[in-house]
Amino acid sequence: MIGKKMEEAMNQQIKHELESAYLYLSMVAYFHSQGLDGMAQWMRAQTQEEIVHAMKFFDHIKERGGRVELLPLAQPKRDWTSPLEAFQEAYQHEQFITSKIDDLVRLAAQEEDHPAGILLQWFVSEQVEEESSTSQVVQMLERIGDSGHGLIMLDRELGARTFNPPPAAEE
Ligand code: OFO
Repeated sequence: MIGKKMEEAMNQQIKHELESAYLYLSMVAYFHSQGLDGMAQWMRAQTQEEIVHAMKFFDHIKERGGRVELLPLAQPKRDWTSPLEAFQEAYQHEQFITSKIDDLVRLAAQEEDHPAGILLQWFVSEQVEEESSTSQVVQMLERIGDSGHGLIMLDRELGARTFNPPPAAEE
């Protein structure tokens, strides 16, 4: 059975993951408003991944006899001054999420909660990817600068991203 402290911390993490989804969905709307449908597609796939992350914590709490509690979500920002600013915010947000995963890893060690520790190892690796993928786009946008042609090319490239739902056994 999951301990109270871990249950509360994971419920908070469900909120953080859903707030990630909410933030990225707001970016989907922003990119569409700018005619950047490829970037919108990239962020749409990112949004769907965040929901999978939230559900991993949801199912972990449920499977260990805990009680999921859904907390209120903050309203995300609506507009950004440029695609670069939006992706910079996504990168900063991923660094914040990494710090929250690190807090959970510390709590699991303190509580000697081994099942939580195993789940969290997946998130430790995932956060390396999350930071890397957002920072790569930031770097590309920085290099492109004011080139409209570069932006169109990058938009096309990012539009190729698709969401791959996890196999049922991993959900
Ligand atoms: Fe859930 O990894 Fe991004 O936020």
